[in-house]
Order: sequence, then structure tokens, then C-alpha cells
Amino acid sequence: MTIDITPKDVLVAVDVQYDFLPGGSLAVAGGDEIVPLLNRLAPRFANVVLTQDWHPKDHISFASQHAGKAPFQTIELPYGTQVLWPDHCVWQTRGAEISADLDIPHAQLIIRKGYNRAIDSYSGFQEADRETLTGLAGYLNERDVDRLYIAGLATDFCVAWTAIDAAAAGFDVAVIEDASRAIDADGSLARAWADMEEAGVARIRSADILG
Ligand code: VGL
Ligand code: ZN
Repeated sequence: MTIDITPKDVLVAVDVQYDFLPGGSLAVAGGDEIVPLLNRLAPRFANVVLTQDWHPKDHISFASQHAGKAPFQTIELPYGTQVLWPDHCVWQTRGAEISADLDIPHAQLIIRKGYNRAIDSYSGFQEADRETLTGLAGYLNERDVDRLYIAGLATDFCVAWTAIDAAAAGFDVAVIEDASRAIDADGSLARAWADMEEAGVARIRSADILG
């Protein structure tokens, strides 16, 4: 049965940026394969929001900022364990740009996240300190949206954290699995799906919407 998309639904396309696409500094395998799918899904939605990872060049999540550390190692920060990444999505660089192949002219809002040097932000709703809000929940509530369909990059980080925070904020949430791709470092993808399931996030496929 095909899901009926209504004006109370929003599609959230997470971090479809050059640094997460093949050739980028934190390329997600197959990341480019989701772009045509997102372009087919988006016209079904009256409401589309994009998120954009947006870091200063000395961001605390970059391994390059920590002597002796390599990407994918972790450090402890005041807000918890932080995975260290290759430099990526540095503001005003091409890697931070949303792919020009993403053809969603009616996207209404771009939420930038991760711009505070000392706090990472996988989620489109709040930073990793779990205190600093982006305003996205307020925006969606004011627009009378109650269900989120989330897809993009990467399933196990920014998609999952956005989905879990959306559920905690009281929205109905579904993640479109085949319109997302994962980093899958150290079992992170299986963990993310378990966490999303526990949060009540539905796991769907694009065909559930497209028919
Ligand atoms: C992301 C790692 C670091 C993501 C962003 O978009 O999933 N992952 N920054
Ligand atoms: Zn990032």
C-alpha cells in the first residue's frame, strides 16, 4: 500500500553535500545513488527541508585539530564521546555545498549545523551538547507539520540523530532506507537502526511512497 503524503508531511533531505559524495573528503559509499531517488520523492511533498553540515575550518570534530589522533578515533569532550573525522564541510568550500544535482527548487528551509567550533551537531534539531536547539522543531510546529520523512547522508549519523530527536520532539518519523547511505564505522549502522527502532522511528523504502 502506498503512503498518502499530505501537507502535514515534510521530507527532510540530510547533508547531500559534496564532501559526503564520491570524491569528497568524507565520502559515503554510494552516496550519489540517492540523489535521483530524492529528486523523485521531493515532488510528492509540499514541504521539503534540507540540512547542511557547516563547520569552521578548526572544528573540534576534525582529527586534524587533535595531536596524535587519526580520523575515526574518538575523544572525550564535555558533552560526551566524539568521533573524529577528516576535515569536511568547511564553510565556504565546495565540499560544504549541497550537490547541484539535487533538484529540489521548492525546498523551503536549509538548516545549517555544526557551526559552533566546540560542539558537533549531527542532528538537525539540536547540537551534540543536547542543549543548543536549531529551531527546526519550532519551525515545523509553526508550519503545522506532524510527520517527517527523513533521508540522506549518513544513515548512521546525521540521519539517525535527526530522526531520533524528531521522535523525541513529538513528531511521527520515518527514515527512507534506500534513499540514505551509511558510513558504517565500527558497527555504527546496526546500532543506529536499533536506536531508531527503540525511539519509534519507522523504517520504510522509497517504493512505499512512490508506489
Ligand atoms: C556527518 C559525520 C560528521 C553526517 C556529519 O552528515 O552524517 N557525519 N559530520
Ligand atoms: Zn560534520
